[in-house]
Amino acid sequence: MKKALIIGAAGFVGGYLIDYIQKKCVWSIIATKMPYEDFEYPEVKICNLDIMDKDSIVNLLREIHPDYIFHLAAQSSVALSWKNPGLTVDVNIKGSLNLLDAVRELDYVPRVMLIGSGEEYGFVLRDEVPIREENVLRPGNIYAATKACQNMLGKIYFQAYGMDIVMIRAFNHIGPNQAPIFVVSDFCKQVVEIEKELREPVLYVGNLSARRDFSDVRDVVRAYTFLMESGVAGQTYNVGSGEAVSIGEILQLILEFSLKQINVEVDSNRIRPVDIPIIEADIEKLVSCTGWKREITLRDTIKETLDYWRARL
Ligand code: A2R
Repeated sequence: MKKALIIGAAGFVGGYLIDYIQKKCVWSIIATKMPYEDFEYPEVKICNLDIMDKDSIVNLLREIHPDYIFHLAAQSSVALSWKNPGLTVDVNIKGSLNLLDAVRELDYVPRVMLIGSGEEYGFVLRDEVPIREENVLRPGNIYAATKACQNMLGKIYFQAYGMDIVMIRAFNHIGPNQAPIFVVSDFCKQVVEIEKELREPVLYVGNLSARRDFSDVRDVVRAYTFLMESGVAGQTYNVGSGEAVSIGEILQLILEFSLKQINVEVDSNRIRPVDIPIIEADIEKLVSCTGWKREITLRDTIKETLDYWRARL
């Protein structure tokens, strides 16, 4: 039986990845969380791990001997990367380097999956959409720059040391349980606060014209497991829906499901210092390698995210 190690499992994606593996893969799972995080999962061994401490990564890998390593641990918010660039660089670059270096010291070759981001492409030209993996990277924010760097390090460790590394560029993923610093979760939470009369009936938004490629997180983790099994070492794969929609269109969908009349106002604090007009994935490489297809519509994800906040607030 293959042994999968999920690093950074206490975040948004980790639980969904565990769920999918438990249902569909015959792999045992060990997951890591930060020492201060509360995270438990039936039939999963959970260990504390801070990727800033390379020795603890080495010790954990020697103890566990995983076949597959999903590297999810990150400072994953673009907004926070503007506010705390140092932390974002430390965790996303130095932390990933610590992991790669720890794996290099092993006496066997596990497969490592580095999760990057569609944000790495940055300032995409009109004729470059949908974006293919070999497109020039022009990161437009600090988070994106750190993920582009992680991808380059992965490629270098593959070439220089023959390590088995598959790299992902994940486009926006959404769903129930996502922190409200991300746009869809933020809008859904605000709508439910208004429904429950916890605030005035005004929904605050940032730039509504930016177009992004949104997928349900459950479709995304399915793609990760497919690529873990059949992705080619040293290669990067886009994971997304292949279809960009504007934040304004997302907002309209959310408002359609709302139970109250809501006014929309632009909040200048929500406008990012640099916002890229369109990011849309070309997913041909993912599809031809794995046969992956989107299964959950944007509508369904939004409905479920609203229901999540209705149950939670
Ligand atoms: O920042 P926290 O306290 O929420 O903890 C996050 C954790 N993390 C770390 N783990 C180990 N060592 C560190 N030094 C460290 N710093 C942060 O990684 C959190 O529990 C987890 C990442 O989860 P999220 O931020 O919720 O990311 P998500 O949405 O699960 O995305 C997974 C991956 C990330 O690499 C994203 O950049 C990419 O997919 O899109």
